[in-house]
Amino acid sequence: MIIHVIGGFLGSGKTTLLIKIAEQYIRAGKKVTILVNEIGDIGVDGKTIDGKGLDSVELEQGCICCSLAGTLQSTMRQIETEFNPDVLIIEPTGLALPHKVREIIRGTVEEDEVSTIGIIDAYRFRLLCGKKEEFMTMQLSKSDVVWVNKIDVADGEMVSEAVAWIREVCPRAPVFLVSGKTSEGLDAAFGGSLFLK
Ligand SMILES: Nc1nc2c(ncn2[C@@H]2O[C@H](COP(=O)(O)OP(=O)(O)OP(=O)(O)O)[C@@H](O)[C@H]2O)c(=O)[nH]1
Ligand SMILES: [Mg+2]
Repeated sequence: MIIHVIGGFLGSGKTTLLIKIAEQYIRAGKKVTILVNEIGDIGVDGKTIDGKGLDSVELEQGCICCSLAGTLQSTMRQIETEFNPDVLIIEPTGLALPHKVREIIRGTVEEDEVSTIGIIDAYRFRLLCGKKEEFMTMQLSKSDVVWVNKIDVADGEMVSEAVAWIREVCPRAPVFLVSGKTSEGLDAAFGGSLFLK
């Protein structure tokens, strides 16, 4: 099973991009399951996801990188027996640390590859980074690859700032510029981030 963990702050575009990634794998003939960790009422639109022929699992009322760590491990095993997907895409909450999720799931199921894809909202980057730089550094610095999202609304300067920052905190990760809304940049990002065997 190929596993991707999609990390990024609240509202950065994780769910939007997760659906695009799932669609890409489905086009390639893969069986996909998505696991979404939502806190509170912000449920995923079940119709959008089921309508696209995916299996989806939602974990609520807790965070899979801390209070729900045990639940995450048992859910992983359940996904493997129940759905047995080629690809599992996990969206932790916007307040989770994706590398912790990766550590928690490691070894729970048979996996070919696990990668964390960090998402940055270029449009709100300056605002967020001004208030939450320390957290964003913790959240994104261990990403395997980073997608700078919302380039349809962010201007060149905003995008450059976000890219310069991530190159500083996460120097080894390839960086792709994308829009989950217009799909600009997604082909390159898929090519550099997904394991389409
Ligand atoms: N303009 C623009 N809006 C986007 C883009 N990607 C996502 N959005 C919008 O940004 C908002 C948040 O997107 P989500 O995909 O829900 O973000 P998220 O990271 O899953 O949010 P949480 O799960 O609440 O943390 C939604 O209104 C999306 O439609 C993009 O590339 N461009
Ligand atoms: Mg979401």
